[in-house]
Amino acid sequence: MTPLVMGIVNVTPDSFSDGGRFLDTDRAIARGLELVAQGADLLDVGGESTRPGAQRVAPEVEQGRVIPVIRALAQAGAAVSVDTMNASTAVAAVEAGARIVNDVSGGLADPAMLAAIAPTGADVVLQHWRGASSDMYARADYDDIVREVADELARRIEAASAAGIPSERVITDPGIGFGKRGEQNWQVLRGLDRIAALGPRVLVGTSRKRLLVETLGPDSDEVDTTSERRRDLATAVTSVLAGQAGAWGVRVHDVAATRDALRIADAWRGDGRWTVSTRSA
Ligand code: PMM
Repeated sequence: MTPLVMGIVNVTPDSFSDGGRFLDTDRAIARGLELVAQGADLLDVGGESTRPGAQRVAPEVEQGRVIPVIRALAQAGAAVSVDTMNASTAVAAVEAGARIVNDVSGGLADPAMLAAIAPTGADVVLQHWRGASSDMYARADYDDIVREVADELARRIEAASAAGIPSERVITDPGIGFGKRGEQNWQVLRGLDRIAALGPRVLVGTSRKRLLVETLGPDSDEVDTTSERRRDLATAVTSVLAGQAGAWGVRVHDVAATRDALRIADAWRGDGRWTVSTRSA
């Protein structure tokens, strides 16, 4: 089926690629609405960068960035997720209208996270994670990466269930670029069906990431219009391939490019689409 397109709204001064362009609340809201107009099914609002080497942001600072944006976008009718590793931010975001909590640590960074989400009724993205961004590559050591990622995600699904979040409220994410180097990421993507076989819906985030830059070649690493276009085209391709491998959603910066690519893939296959509320058993 065609995956949902989750548009990224970074409200940070130092994200992977938006470089703080949308730090200002009004601009972030405008960016979110623009992504909806371009065909985003979901908006993922984050106030803390997770790029390799990034330092943590205090929850109050994070909430000051994301809550007004989430409230405005939810009021405008958008399906919103909050990209956070803090339980207090997750709860405040759901109160402000978020329907999904996207925790790149899979509930590991804040021990209060899963228990805090359980009573809210929100869905949760549990991403594969082996430790904080500041030293994530130190843990990029695997014997059989697909099996290890799947096993570690299975343990997070169990932890969610023990905290009162049933698997139909869970979305897993293999965490492309998180504690994984170059080729390891491609191995995980090649094994996506084994992650999907765990049961819950699967989200995939490759947008503008290093694995694409390394594959495209030298000039794609510079932040100029040409290279950004190349990375967005590459992202559109991985979005189609993720959908073909069973992904429920793809998390992207350039919604328009991915939406166009999915339209073409859709026409080719002629089958159905996921919906935001599709829940797996
Ligand atoms: N990647 C980033 C941030 N949040 N969330 C999920 N679920 N999956 C991802 O792959 C992911 C994420 C880092 O990218 P950004 O800083 O460019 O948004």
